[in-house]
Amino acid sequence: MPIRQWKLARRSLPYGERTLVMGVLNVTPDSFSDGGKFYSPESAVEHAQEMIAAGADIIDIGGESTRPGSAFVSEAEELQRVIPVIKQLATETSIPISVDTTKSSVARAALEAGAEIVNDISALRFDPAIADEVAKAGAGLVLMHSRGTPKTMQQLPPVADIMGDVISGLRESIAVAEQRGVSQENIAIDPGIGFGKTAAQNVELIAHLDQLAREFTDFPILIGTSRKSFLGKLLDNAPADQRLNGTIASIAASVMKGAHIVRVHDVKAAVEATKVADAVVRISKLKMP
Ligand code: 7PJ
Repeated sequence: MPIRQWKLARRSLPYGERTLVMGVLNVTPDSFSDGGKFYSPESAVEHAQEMIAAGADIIDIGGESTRPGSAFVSEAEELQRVIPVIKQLATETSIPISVDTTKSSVARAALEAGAEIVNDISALRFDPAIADEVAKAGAGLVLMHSRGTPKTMQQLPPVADIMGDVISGLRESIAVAEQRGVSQENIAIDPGIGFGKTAAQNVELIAHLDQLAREFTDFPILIGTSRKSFLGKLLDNAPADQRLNGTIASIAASVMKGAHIVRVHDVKAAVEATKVADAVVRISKLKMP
């Protein structure tokens, strides 16, 4: 894999050399997989520091639950949840901070508070002005494919051709981002595991991630499988807290198929898994005692 650079607000992140691990920090009272455990700013910052110590390369902070069936959170509420945490982490840590939001007002405040990446699960469908804020700040932008809204995505009739839908949706979003002044080298793409897809289609997206990589050769590919419900379906209906081994298997498969960044709750396990999968993918460069 060639080594390239993903441009963020104040640095470039090399990708392709090894898989980057993005640690999930939910600052929500209703996140499906960690149930509001990290809701206070103090405990959120503490959990972020633990993920950094475990080897996280990026921390992704979200204050708007995108759990299937969840409603939108007000702008004021979302700001109140994420901004204090971003401010504190930006002064305490050296790794880049990402904000998981679909609102341009939250993106702007987060970038001002020190975030360097905006992670938009709607890929600019909900609020295209996110691209204006990203362009102004020279920040990184994650464009994640999704269908419908978190409230409706699991009720939508499935599309027949999921790879085609993801590829055309991401192309459209990249075009919107570029029209609004975001440079190509600031954009990362994500197939959006779990967002308006059937369980089988989520597996298909991992299996065909190499096709996505060939369609979008100039972009880092991020993927988030961590604790998601398709894993529960493959594991005899295991609940979210019993999906770690399945998560790790999906990460190894994603790395083998060309993922550059994995978004996870369990950072230590993911760091170890990606080290091993990376060694296999880059066998020609392997140096071992
Ligand atoms: C994803 C995300 C993902 C990106 C969530 C959860 C649901 N952002 N935000 N990719 N998932 N880029 O964490 O389970 O897959 S929220």
